[in-house]
Amino acid sequence: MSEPSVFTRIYNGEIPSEIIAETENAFAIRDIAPKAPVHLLVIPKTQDYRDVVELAAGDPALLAEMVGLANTLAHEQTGGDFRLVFNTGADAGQTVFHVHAHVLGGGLSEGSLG
Ligand code: DGP
Repeated sequence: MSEPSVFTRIYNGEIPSEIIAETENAFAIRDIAPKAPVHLLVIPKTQDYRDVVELAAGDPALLAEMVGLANTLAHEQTGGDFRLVFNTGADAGQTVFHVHAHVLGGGLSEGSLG
């Protein structure tokens, strides 16, 4: 069993951070260093998957559950539009190897990645 990740420790109440929403298998917090007016993290309760590639292969239903939670929160906290980012690998900026989705929203239309 690997060491608990920072997100597991947050979910277990060992590191303070408000759990703003949860589903059966996932939960959401606010990012500690927001990059947009709304910047949430949607995280599986299990830390079995290090990135979205592993998650998609191992439990696609859980990935879909995360997308659903992101969509619900975006409708509650912004106009409903949102950017979903999975940093995948250290060279892409991933620092926590417990898969998580960044949910970014609020006035991002000028900063499109496309
Ligand atoms: P990534 O770089 O994709 O692995 O994103 C990890 C994110 O996790 C990063 O944007 C900052 C956030 N984060 C790290 N530690 C904490 C924490 O203790 N509390 C909260 N709320 N967010 C954290």
